[in-house]
Amino acid sequence: MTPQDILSHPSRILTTAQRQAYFDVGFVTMEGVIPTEWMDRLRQTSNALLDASRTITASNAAYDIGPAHSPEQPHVRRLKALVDRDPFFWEFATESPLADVAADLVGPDVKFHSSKLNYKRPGSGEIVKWHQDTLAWPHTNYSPVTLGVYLGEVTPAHGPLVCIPGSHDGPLYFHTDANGTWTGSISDADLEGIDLARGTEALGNSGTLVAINCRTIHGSRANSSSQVRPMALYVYSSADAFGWMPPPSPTSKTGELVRGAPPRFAHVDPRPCPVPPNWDEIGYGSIFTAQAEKS
Ligand SMILES: O=C(O)CCC(=O)C(=O)O
Repeated sequence: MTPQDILSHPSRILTTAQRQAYFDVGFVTMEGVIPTEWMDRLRQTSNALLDASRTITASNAAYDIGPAHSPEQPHVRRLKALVDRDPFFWEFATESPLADVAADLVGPDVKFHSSKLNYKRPGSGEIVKWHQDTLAWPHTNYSPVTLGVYLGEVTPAHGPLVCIPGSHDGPLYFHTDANGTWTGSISDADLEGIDLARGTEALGNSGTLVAINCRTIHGSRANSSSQVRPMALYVYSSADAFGWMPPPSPTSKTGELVRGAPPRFAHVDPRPCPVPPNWDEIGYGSIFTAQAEKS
């Protein structure tokens, strides 16, 4: 569907200006979309899982842990495949306003793709280098949208998401080194040609929602505040978008229709996309392990 087709469907949650901003610049930041009760449950469930991480000593299917992780000081970088960690996370994906926000941005027929929760501890130096999500999990079209929900206040010091306006309409860049090995990020040489100074920080209170198109260049710097910066990330697409390589972090719900009707046609966007590694063959840790290994 074109933005015009999508906008011809009545809005469920977002204002026309918010939907239009997403199509114009490739992302939009919104406050007040997720009711407090949902946010309270999201934080409680996240905290319970952080607590449960105290007994683990190595990253596994659920947790990507940092080098300083200990029972006393859990250092979880990412909770993986969120919807398989606790039934609440799937309820949040389907029953909260999130899937309706997705419908406002991809059209009425919506499919769930994946979910995770990045923590970004202060003092950990964790950065997320500049990247475009579609490079890791390409689809037949570019409808996939990542909806990030901040679980606490995010100021410039917390290492907010930063998005490059208009980059969703620009080129896709290889996320590999000179040998063709996956790095999970845009090369320094390519970054020289991108006006990173135009990056827009997604800031806001707990519950702030940021929608990022899968082509949009984004990243985040280290957290220099004194608080953890937890952010849940849920990916949805139009139902007529199909992943053409194995997903890096599949969940038991990947591919489930969450709004509307199943597609009768696949929609194929002719703009080419670099081919990612076959994650089924080489495995995928997280963006942190991929980007760290190759820096
Ligand atoms: O956690 C962040 O700041 C960025 C998250 C992100 O872009 C990703 O995990 O792909």
